[in-house]
Amino acid sequence: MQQPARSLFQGSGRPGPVPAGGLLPVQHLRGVLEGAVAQGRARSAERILILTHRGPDPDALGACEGLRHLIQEGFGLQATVATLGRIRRAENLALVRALELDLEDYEGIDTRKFAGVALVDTQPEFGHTVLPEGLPVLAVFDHHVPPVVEGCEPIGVAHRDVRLNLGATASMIYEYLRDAEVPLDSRTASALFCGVRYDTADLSRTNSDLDEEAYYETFRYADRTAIAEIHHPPLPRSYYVELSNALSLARQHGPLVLALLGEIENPETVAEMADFLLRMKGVSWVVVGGAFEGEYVLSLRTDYAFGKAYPLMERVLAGEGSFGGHGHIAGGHLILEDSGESTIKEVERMLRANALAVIATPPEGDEETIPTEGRLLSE
Ligand SMILES: [Mn+2]
Repeated sequence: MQQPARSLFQGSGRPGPVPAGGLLPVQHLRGVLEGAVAQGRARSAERILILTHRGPDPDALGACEGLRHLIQEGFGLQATVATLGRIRRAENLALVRALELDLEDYEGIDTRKFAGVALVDTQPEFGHTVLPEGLPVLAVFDHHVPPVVEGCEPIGVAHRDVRLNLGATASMIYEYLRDAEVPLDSRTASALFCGVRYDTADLSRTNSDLDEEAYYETFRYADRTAIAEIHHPPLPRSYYVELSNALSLARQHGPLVLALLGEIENPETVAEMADFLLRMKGVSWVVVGGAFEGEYVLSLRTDYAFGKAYPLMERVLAGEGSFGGHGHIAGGHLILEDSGESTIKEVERMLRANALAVIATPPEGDEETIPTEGRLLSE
């Protein structure tokens, strides 16, 4: 197995990081960041830049905020959180607003001010993660399976903490704060709580003791009004327009609900509708798609009995576009040749045919065939 020379914690599958030389992870991290800041001082590059994946979710935002708190209050260093891609999902917007998170736009940052990058809820090797040129990646905190790129070694990161057994990156950051004995203020506690809450579905999708501890401990200090507002955020009128559109276009084909929506106003619609439609009794998987700004975006959900989302998305896209996913959730997108209605229709015909091909092969002994026209939800 290839490992970057300086990585200490590439602990794939291990219960947690292996501290080097008896140091706690947080002590090791402190040494790495202090060293980089000391080196950067001569050219006034003393801040740490905290980044995450494009279109950050609550776990990414919570972990960013927690890490900022650790670096500033625990280590006495300065940190900036910058995000890439507009935050559109109502819950995530409410999180940023209710907690008054200070996020800079990645496109506008002056990289000369920074000694290096700390990356949370993702790894440098993931496609949805952009890093500024010329800045070293000092630390990585994540809980996703590292991507395997043939012939490509992972880049050297002084502090790489990847724990596959954790439900949320926010739980890991909570542990660092706990070990550094940094008190949680209500903003940090609320942000971390939301991260653990949404990535583990209120602890229903994890069996990690650390997730559980992080959930309860951060909840104790969280702003209850803010987290309630984040849980039930105000929704724009366009949300109801898209909901109505999705309900009228969705078709059920046996265990599958397909909703291919044509042009959409908000790319988050596809994930929101997929979550909503999967709750229908008798439905095991859902594919929702729509065209947005030159791309066709797709969201796929499966229930626990049906299995993994990733191979299903692979079959739905059949070699076109790009996609990713873990467990019962997958997302994908295709670049559209143009935004004309006929191009969108053509893509939707192809996706529908691919999805129906998955269910057209009946399980052994079951000769029932699935009608391709499907059934409207109003029928
Ligand atoms: Mn996460």
